[in-house]
Amino acid sequence: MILYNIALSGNCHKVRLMLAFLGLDYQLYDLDLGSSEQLSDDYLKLNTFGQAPVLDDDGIIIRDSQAILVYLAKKYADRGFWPDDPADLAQVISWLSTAANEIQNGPTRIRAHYKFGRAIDFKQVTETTDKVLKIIDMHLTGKVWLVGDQMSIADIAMYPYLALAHEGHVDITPYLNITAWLTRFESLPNYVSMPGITQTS
Ligand SMILES: N[C@@H](CCC(=O)N[C@@H](CS)C(=O)NCC(=O)O)C(=O)O
Repeated sequence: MILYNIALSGNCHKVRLMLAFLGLDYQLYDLDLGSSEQLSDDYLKLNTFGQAPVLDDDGIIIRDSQAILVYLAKKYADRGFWPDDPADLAQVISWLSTAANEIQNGPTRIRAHYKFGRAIDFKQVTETTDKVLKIIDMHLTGKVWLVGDQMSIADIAMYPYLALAHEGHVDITPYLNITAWLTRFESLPNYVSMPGITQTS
């Protein structure tokens, strides 16, 4: 397996986490953003969006962090990352959608602004961030994981940009259920960190 990767990308971190939890061997290919390698003809053949992550599993090419999590969870379904129950599965997918929408358009964008100088609609991004943090914190009341009683790809998809929120000057310390969940996640066997994540555990 080859993971086309950007070291500072939370989306790529989701895949690095999943591969670590599954204990799979893989080759990391770090894209050279300095030369815009993500927009090169060769790379655009792998992902026409010109983005990372992309997973090459022996010629099966998958783009998008959420899709890669689904692929690996289903491929290694015996490892418990793919719920059998249809309602639980739908819940997992609903959090993958939240990761791709509200998290991407909230905490991810604010971080991209402060860390990489990206232009953002500050009011909109801040409102999206505040709203999604409140919803997640409320959802986690009395819960250990986002869905059911087992860690799932929902937790993996939601984790990196919440753990990196401080890089966007977002203070998540008042969200006690989220911070407790982050600590729990970081205590999992085979957990791997990334630059910028300040582990709470
Ligand atoms: N929906 C995609 C988003 C991927 C994405 O935004 N990747 C960023 C890094 S986090 C990227 O490749 N940026 C390089 C660029 O846009 O030039 C996913 O979840 O994988």
